[in-house]
Amino acid sequence: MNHQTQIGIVGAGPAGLILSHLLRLEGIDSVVLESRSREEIESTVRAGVLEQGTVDLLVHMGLGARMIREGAVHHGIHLRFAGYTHRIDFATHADGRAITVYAQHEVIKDLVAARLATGGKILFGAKCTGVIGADGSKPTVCFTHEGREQTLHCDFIAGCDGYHGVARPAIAAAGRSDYVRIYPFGWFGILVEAPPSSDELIYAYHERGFALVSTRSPVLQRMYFQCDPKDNVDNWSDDRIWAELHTRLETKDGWKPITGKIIQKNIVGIRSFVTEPMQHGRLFLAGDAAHIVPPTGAKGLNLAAADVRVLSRGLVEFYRSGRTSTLDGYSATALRRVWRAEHFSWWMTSMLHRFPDGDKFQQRLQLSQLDYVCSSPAAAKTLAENYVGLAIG
Ligand code: RFL
Ligand code: PHB
Repeated sequence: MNHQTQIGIVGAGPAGLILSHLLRLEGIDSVVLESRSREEIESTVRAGVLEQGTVDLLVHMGLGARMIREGAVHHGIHLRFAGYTHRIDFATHADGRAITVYAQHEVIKDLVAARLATGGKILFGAKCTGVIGADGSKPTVCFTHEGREQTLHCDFIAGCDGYHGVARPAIAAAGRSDYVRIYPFGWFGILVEAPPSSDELIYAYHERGFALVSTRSPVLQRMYFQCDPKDNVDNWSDDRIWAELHTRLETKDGWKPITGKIIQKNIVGIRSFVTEPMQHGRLFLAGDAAHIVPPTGAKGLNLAAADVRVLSRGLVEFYRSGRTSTLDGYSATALRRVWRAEHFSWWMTSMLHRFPDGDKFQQRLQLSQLDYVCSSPAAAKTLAENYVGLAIG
């Protein structure tokens, strides 16, 4: 079967769904192809931290009501090391901007529901197998759906299919440069049925490794700790997890996380990745399809949203005036923000994790950096303004 649309969007993650909404607001037609089921994308636990700019964008799109009602606005974060906790205040150091803790799969639920309610076309269980003709004026996405091979003919294709998708490989390796860093550790994530242990996120540096206390709701908490990327969740009983978190998070004044039933455990590898350029002919990459950041900076979803904001501006300009200057500049505009986030995420990761080959000298440098961030207003501002999100692009 052959389908036709203006913008073919591969992937119903934050990038693909936000793009489809932004285009609808401007009267531009799109079809979203998603390999997984609606249930699966609406239940996969991933990000939690939304920058002010992402929150503002969702509100502008008319999709902020539940996020404003149920999300938690945080005006600072805690850095914990050497047994003490230090607060980085966003009011002082980030011009009063804030972050909102609201789970990525809740954002996905809101986006899918609103898109379907306004007649949007999202094909679930539609696995894209390739992109052809990106150099010409009518590129095509090939996909399988309900057991049949099908095609989607478009004016433009947005590759929003994440790190393991098919859009990036459709750009010949000779036509792009990939920049990669793999870190020698992973993150062990848990979901816990318990009230919050802290009113704001805690990023902890400990000689046994990094730990993070985040939240999801008044009754559900999200915590992480650095682990061996090849480790297996089955090696970690609940008692062992709590013992490790207690050790890494304890303070001189006896702080302890509130424990509860652990209802989910998973391990993710940590990497940095960027491909340049983020466009080839009429194929544009956005979000994790083009770049990955370690989650320590809480930037991935926010970058995905920022990419498609720029891309939608270019597409709107094209359909209004036929001009392609914003589209032509898409990669350069997006990459400026991407590389800032790459540096910030690498910096946070380097400061807060235990490196297996790190010697005592490196540990002293990390402690000195943390001490500087917590005692110098200039250093605190650097962390805070990057964390809440810079106005780039
Ligand atoms: P996604 O979310 O991966 O969506 C891509 C979609 O494409 C589909 N797909 C295909 N569809 C059709 N055909 C194919 N061949 C396809 N191949 C793939 C997939 O099924 C999927 O639905 O990419 P997108 O939209 O670019 O969004 C990126 C974000 O999901 C990601 O950057 C964040 O989760 C990163 N992240 C965080 N970001 C933040 O901004 N704040 C955070 O607090 C934060 N915490 C995190 C995170 C990522 C984490 N992990 C899992 C590494 C915490 C963790 C632990
Ligand atoms: C989360 O709540 O999942 C989360 C919070 C902060 C991060 C990464 C993930 O830096």
